[in-house]
Amino acid sequence: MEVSTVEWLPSSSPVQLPDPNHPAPEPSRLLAAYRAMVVGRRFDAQATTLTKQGRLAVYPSSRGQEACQVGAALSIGAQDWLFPTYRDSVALVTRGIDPVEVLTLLRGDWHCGYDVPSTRTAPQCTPLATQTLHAVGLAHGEARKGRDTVALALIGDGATSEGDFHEALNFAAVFRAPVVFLVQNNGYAISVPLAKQSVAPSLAHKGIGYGVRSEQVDGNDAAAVLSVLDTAVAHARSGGGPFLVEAHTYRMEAHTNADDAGRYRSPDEVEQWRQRDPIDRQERQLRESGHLDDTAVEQIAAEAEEFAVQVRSRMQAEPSTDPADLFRHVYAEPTPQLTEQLAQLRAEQEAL
Ligand SMILES: Cc1ncc(C[n+]2csc(CCOP(=O)(O)OP(=O)(O)O)c2C)c(N)n1
Repeated sequence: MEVSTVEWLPSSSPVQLPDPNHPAPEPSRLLAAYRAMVVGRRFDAQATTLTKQGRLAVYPSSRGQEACQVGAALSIGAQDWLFPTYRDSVALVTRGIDPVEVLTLLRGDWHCGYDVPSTRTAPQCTPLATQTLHAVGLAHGEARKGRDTVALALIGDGATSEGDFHEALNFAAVFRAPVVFLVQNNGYAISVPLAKQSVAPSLAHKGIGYGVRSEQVDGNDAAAVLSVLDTAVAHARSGGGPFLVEAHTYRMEAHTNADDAGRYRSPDEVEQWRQRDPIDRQERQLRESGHLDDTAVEQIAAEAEEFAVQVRSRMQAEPSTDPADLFRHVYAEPTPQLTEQLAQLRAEQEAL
């Protein structure tokens, strides 16, 4: 297949709307994205509070990255697969997964909480970039079965330095796997800024080297993210092969509740990104186009509050756990040592 290198290069700056190559999404989808971002941000704040109350072990915040995560969830259908990272709880909530199930892993349970096959959503992945290989494998398998499923893998800027990401790109390109990689470039891998991570002209250029169609987008502009992802998903679904989207965004909170971001970035920098807040921007656009008014804004805020109330009260309930779970699913046939240890545990429990 003959391809012109120039034709394949990502645009010189991140796509923002209006853009002649990227149609604006329908107002109803923009409104749905706005609602999901408002609910998602309230959920995110609630989850952060739950870490302070000892109800969650750890929480990596999505705050500031809502346009990317909501865009990802809304650009694929129920028949498609999502491969998220630890950062992407808002994408999962937007996909309609029970928020308490979403928080189960971060609460410290041994499983991810939700049913992976029926939600078509892989467990939130902590080992960096491994989910990209899983996504490519699934997409390739589905294509071989003649299905038009698309797999969308979320990944951070730091994780694009991992070998797994490069193997995933190469395999996907060679086998034309219907997979979309959404790189959320939030500027940092914990305390490591992008400039110390990569000197590529853009992270989208990493895709080009493997023959993967790639584009960069303003990741705080929900309309632009949806539009570019629509193109990427359509490209993958129609047999065009993989597509990489680099979304330029910013993590407003620390890496997790266990991190102090004040040690490696300035308040000025954070303030500059606050001016580009994705929810404020989307609200402004929708008001200007006449698709949102005070009443609707208040109603959506109330919906988000009620969502948080539900999450809070359900998360306050003690989860029921069985310590014997420690021994289940380790081997298909338990070893004699595990059987003995399980018996010891049972005896101790009975003696209590
Ligand atoms: C294979 C692997 N190496 C190291 C880590 C430790 N680690 C956890 S998060 C992180 C930074 C990742 O940054 P980035 O990919 O930009 O994602 P972000 O957290 O900003 O969403 C690192 C190095 C890990 N989880 N997995």
